Amino acid sequence: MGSKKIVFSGIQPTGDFHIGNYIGAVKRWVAEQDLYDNIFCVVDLHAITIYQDPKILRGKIRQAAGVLLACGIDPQKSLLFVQSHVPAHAELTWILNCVTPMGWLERMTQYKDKSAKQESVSTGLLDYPVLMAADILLYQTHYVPVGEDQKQHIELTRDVAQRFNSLYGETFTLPEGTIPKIGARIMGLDDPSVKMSKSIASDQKHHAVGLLDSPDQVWAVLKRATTDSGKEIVFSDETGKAGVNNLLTIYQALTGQSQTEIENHFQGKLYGALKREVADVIIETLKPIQERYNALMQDKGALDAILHRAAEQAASRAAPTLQKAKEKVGFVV
Ligand code: ATP
Ligand code: LTN
Repeated sequence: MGSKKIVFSGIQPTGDFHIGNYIGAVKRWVAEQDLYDNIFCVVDLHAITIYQDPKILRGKIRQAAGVLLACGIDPQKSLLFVQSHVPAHAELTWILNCVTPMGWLERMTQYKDKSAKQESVSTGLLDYPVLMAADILLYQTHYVPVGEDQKQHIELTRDVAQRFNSLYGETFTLPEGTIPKIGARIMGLDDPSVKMSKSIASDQKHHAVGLLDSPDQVWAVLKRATTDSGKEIVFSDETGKAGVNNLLTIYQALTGQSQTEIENHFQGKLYGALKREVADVIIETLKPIQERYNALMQDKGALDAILHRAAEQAASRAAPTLQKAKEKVGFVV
């Protein structure tokens, strides 16, 4: 473990994980598990920056952890824990808040998008990226595998770390975000002009495919996926072809085939066939994940034990950095 680079990433238990989360983030967490010293977190403190029904949230936190294990996160190789179980995350956030100018946070595009949709915006929503910086910096993280939408937050994390280091002396490693080459931004199946997202999926039935969706549900969404009035099945960055491009990108990310192979395969076929084949590839991918998930959820006690053991280890790994940050700012420790 000692010489491996440290990876940290997180996912919010705000709804049902979708294939965008899988392709943009989780699939790589699993695939690269042997290469790094991995720490993965179900970020429940982030989730409540927008109101969540407490009765539902508790279930979603366990579901999130269960799905990550079912996707292949191996507790022998990676720490998987719940953010609120490790108080150091909230403690370091406070210290970092005090070196983060408000203007940096007001400029974040995710804040602007999400706050525009809220009647009343919490301080937590504005502060969201500082909590994310604390998550990452507590573990002296080298790499942060995320989808493209998180790039700006990782840049902010580096800025906050740099500012702290220059005010108080070297304390935090500057992390790098790693974005996948294929599928960094999977778009909504109903509307390929917006990013596929859990929050939209909870309101719009045909927006996303969830990792726990049945084959019939997958097909019901794919069947209605937005395409265009043409008939060419090709990768394209033209706005008018965004729907077809998105379907091909999902196919490419899940099959690992090249763009040329895929375009040759679909040459002369109709959009109906494209949708059917993308649905089939998704169904095949989800089948083993769902089988493992159903087995894991039979024993919630065992799942909670994995999470609590990992939280203890995470807490002891976070402690030296938190201690150092407290010393640096002048606290009596
Ligand atoms: P919410 O709608 O609640 O903000 P979300 O669907 O955006 O949720 P997050 O929990 O914020 O999901 O993201 C978890 C991980 O999945 C992050 O690394 C994020 O970059 C990635 N991700 C989210 N949506 C997509 C997408 N459409 N395409 C690729 N990666 C994505
Ligand atoms: N903001 C992230 C979730 C997240 C995260 C992190 C990702 C919280 N803390 C630390 C990477 C590293 C999102 O996906 N919306």
